Amino acid sequence: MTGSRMIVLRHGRSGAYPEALVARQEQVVRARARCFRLAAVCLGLLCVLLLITNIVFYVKYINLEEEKNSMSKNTFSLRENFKVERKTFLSYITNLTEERDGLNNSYQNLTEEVDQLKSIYKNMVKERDELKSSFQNLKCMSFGSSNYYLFNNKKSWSEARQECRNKGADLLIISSKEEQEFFKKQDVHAWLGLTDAEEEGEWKWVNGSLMTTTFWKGGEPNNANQGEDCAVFTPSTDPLNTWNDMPCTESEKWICELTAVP
Ligand code: 2F8
Ligand code: CA
Repeated sequence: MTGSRMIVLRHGRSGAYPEALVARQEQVVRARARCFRLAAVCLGLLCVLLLITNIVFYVKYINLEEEKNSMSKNTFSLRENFKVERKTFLSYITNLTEERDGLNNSYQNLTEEVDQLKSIYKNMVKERDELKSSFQNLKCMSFGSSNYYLFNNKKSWSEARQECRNKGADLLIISSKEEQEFFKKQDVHAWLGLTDAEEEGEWKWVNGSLMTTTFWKGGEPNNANQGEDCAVFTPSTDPLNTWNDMPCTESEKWICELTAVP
């Protein structure tokens, strides 16, 4: 039931204070209208607030979207940069590996070279010492057109011969009675350049000539123990009987002969 209808009913039933009642009812109506207006204003304000909130969120959304796009772009660019840098780094590693392998090879070669040089140095020191010792003990003699070198250290027949050949000479060949007597006077015990190693009993000088004049000791050559193929000059009382056959592997002093070129 609305307010104006209530006013009519009350007025008809009692008939008392109608103006006051009307006034009161108008007052109520105005109060209600104010309430409605207030509610409408509040609603409007709420709508405005909602709109503002929506706008703020929308702006924020746009900003975030832009930020996201920018970050995506950055990520892509970073990824590309990373790919390029990775490629550069891998190539750098490859170069370094090759360089390291090259250095390893060089080091290995140098080590081998150093070892070779060390071994050469060692041999040269040994050779020098041997030469020193040889020359310290060397006795030089001269007879006829030959020069002779008596070495006072001892070697096998082959080694002794090699020593002579290294110096452009060869082991001593006695080809005359005078030469034999000359060496008897030197009182030496040394290898001669005489051997029957090729064929037992066939004595040959180192120049390939067959032995013709001989100065063997009594009972020599006897090829004792079937192993004496090299001749040695020995000290003896008899100047024309001083040779003996000995095992070639024995160590003896030796005489080198250097014949003057005519
Ligand atoms: O060392 C081998 C040598 O031995 C003896 O001389 C010390 C032999 N002499 C005799 O048998 C007379 C050598 O013929 C032998 O070569
Ligand atoms: Ca003998």
